[in-house]
Amino acid sequence: MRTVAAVDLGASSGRVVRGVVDDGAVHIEEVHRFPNGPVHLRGTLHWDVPGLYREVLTGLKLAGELDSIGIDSWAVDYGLLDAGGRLLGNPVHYRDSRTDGSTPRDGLYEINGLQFQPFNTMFQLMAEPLLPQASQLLLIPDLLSYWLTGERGAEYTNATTTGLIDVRTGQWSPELTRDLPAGLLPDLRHPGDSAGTYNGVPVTAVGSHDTASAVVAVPAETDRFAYISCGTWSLVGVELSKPVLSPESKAANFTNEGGVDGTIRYLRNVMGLWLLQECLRCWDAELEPLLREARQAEGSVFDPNDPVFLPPGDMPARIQQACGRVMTRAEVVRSVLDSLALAHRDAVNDAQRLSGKEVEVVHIVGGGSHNELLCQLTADACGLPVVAGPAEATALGNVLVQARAVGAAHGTLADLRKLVRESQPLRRYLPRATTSRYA
Ligand code: ADP
Ligand code: LRH
Repeated sequence: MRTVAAVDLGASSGRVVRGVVDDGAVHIEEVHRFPNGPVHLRGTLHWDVPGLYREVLTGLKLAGELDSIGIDSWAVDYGLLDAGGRLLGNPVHYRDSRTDGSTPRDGLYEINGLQFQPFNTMFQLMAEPLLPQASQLLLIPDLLSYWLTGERGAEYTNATTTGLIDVRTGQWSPELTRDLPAGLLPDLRHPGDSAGTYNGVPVTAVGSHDTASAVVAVPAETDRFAYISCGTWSLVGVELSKPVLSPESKAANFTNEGGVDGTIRYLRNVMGLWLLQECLRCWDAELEPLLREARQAEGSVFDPNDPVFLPPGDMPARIQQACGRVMTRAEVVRSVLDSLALAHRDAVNDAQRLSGKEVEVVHIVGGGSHNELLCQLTADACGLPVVAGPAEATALGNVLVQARAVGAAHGTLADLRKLVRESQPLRRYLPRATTSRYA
């Protein structure tokens, strides 16, 4: 038996989870949770990264005796270090407007396989005023890991979200990194590798991109599954052994991100529950009563992936504008859920069509798996059974990759997923007869 700590920093909250694993079971317990989100500092959107680090230290203290620590977070964002290893400026949030106006570049997809997102690290670096002073770039989980251990590296799954990795070689692309200062990008490390020690406890590289860890803990029984990692974003796709780099895939804005054990996470970013998070913030309201009201409310359908929804702001107004009518709060919430369900369906169908992989079940993991209405609407829209849970898939995937590295779990992703299936409560939603909305 081994006890490990998973530090999981989502865009809306962070947590430190203690995981206890032996050959037959995984048990997790949340020891510390704290809010996360954008902070406006005189015109620039930041993360409070030093504050997050303080919460991580608090959580690790509460976690007790440990055999290993692993860190994951949202993707693409980074801190820059000067030659003495000091942080240059507080990291900027990917929703900041500095990348407005980024456009897809010819020839990129064929190398990095990444969907165009204006906030991918490579576009942030083009708008980075601190670059000339920087001696090294560390992605957020690697930055926290460095502060804990003094050791630097670039964990591979998260590195693939920078746009600077060649998806065909799995290495930093000489072509795409040509204009960056020499030595800016650290050597790659892979899930399971050692990342140093903290107070004598090994720190282990995990799938440090939160979505990579979430996919590890999808409790699939066969390989014929699609997943929706549903939190601030809905990451919707399938697991593949090779990237899909066709022109059709590029046009459909599907990404080939690196997964644990050499897999490819072939997926599309759907705007996700960010839409609701921002509505609740504007209304200063609680989610659960609104979700109850939304069951009976009449929704309208809009395109949740319209870039107008990316920055923080008056989300209810933007949604009503997109729907072309004035709505009650419950109608706004229902419109978000109906529209996300349809966007989930489109992504599941496109993933199958573009990759040739057929699926028989859709797994919803992450905080959104608690949202019963969204799970049911997604099953209805997809015409497929939905298995919901675990809500803490990311922390579980983080725990399991560490457990395997320290010898408490064994085998392939399928073996790790069996542990999740056998130890976590899951809920099944069957598709109901479709309504005209889903025609
Ligand atoms: P992230 O990792 O991006 O911060 P999470 O996976 O933690 O996101 O999911 C957060 C979202 O999950 C919330 O914004 C909320 O919409 C949803 N959620 C969490 N708990 C519940 C609940 N009990 N009922 C319905 N939705 C929930
Ligand atoms: C989800 C996530 C997603 C990225 C986005 C920036 O938290 O890591 O996979 O595209 O944040």
